Amino acid sequence: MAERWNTGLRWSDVTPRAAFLDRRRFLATAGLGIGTLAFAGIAGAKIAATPSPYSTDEAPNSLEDITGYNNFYEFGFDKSDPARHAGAMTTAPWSVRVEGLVDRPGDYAPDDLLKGIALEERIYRFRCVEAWSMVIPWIGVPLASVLARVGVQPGARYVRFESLARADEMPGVAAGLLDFPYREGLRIDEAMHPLTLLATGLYGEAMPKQNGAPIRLVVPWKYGFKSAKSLVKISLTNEQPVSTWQMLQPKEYGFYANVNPEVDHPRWSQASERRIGGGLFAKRVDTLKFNGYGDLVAGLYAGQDLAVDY
Ligand SMILES: Nc1nc2c(c(=O)[nH]1)N[C@H]1C(S)=C(S)[C@@H](COP(=O)(O)O)O[C@H]1N2
Ligand SMILES: [Mo]
Repeated sequence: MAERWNTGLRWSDVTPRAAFLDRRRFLATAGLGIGTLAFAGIAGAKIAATPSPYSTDEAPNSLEDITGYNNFYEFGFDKSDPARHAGAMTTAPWSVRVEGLVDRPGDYAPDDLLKGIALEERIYRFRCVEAWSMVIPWIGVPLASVLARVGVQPGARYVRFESLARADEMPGVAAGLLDFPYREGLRIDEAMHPLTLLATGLYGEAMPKQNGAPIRLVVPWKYGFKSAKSLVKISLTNEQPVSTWQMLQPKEYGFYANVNPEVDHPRWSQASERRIGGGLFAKRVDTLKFNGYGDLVAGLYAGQDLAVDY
């Protein structure tokens, strides 16, 4: 399965090979069971996660790239703003309100939301609408497992997500850079798809704040902006939610936002992408429809014109 997602980039095309191998060696010497990855987390906590068959075999980006080049407008517009400012965000205690068309609504701590669901490591390609990409080793659980836990009612057709907006900890919120809280949405079949993750970590560690601690969405076949960070609300609705970018610029950002090299952004081409990490000689690679996950997700859009439903 991994082969057909391969864009031809090799380990040596990005920087972290030695670092990643060092980690694997550390694991081996730490005497951990085969089939389980576990690292010492930033706060000393260990996260064990099962490798997933949905992982690509492409080389993950370095931790430095993944945590140093971010979009998280609550902390500013600059790619370096989240790393600089996200440390001020309080992530414990944390509570996610689950509401709407569910059997068990309520305020859940992330641990309670995920309790008993096996954590997986999912190495996914991640394609930003701005035509750059990374490969990120997420840790998380299928959103479908969490939705099953809270009990989705038959009338629920969409899921709406909302991120934290706390002006005193988030300079971008204080400055009103966007109409916060950041909001996103998925159709229920997209939300239930096995590729859709609620991620709580990456590279074997608890989620760095700039990447959306303590819990965020990851939808690998859609442009990065669909993957809302630092979630505080998950609502099951019967009406299609309006996402933040769609509200701001509906001609540029649609509800679906599936990665699609055939449908350009009004202001730039989506046919290729720059893989972060290659420095000055970064390779441009062709963008794949559905970010290369088409075999698994194209069926969700049978009969839809994706130039209309962009
Ligand atoms: N709350 C929130 N979530 C967000 C964003 C944001 O500004 N605020 N930016 C999105 C965009 S445009 C991208 S590309 C990804 C970036 O995720 P990363 O920084 O972990 O790579 O987060 C998405 N989720
Ligand atoms: Mo993005």
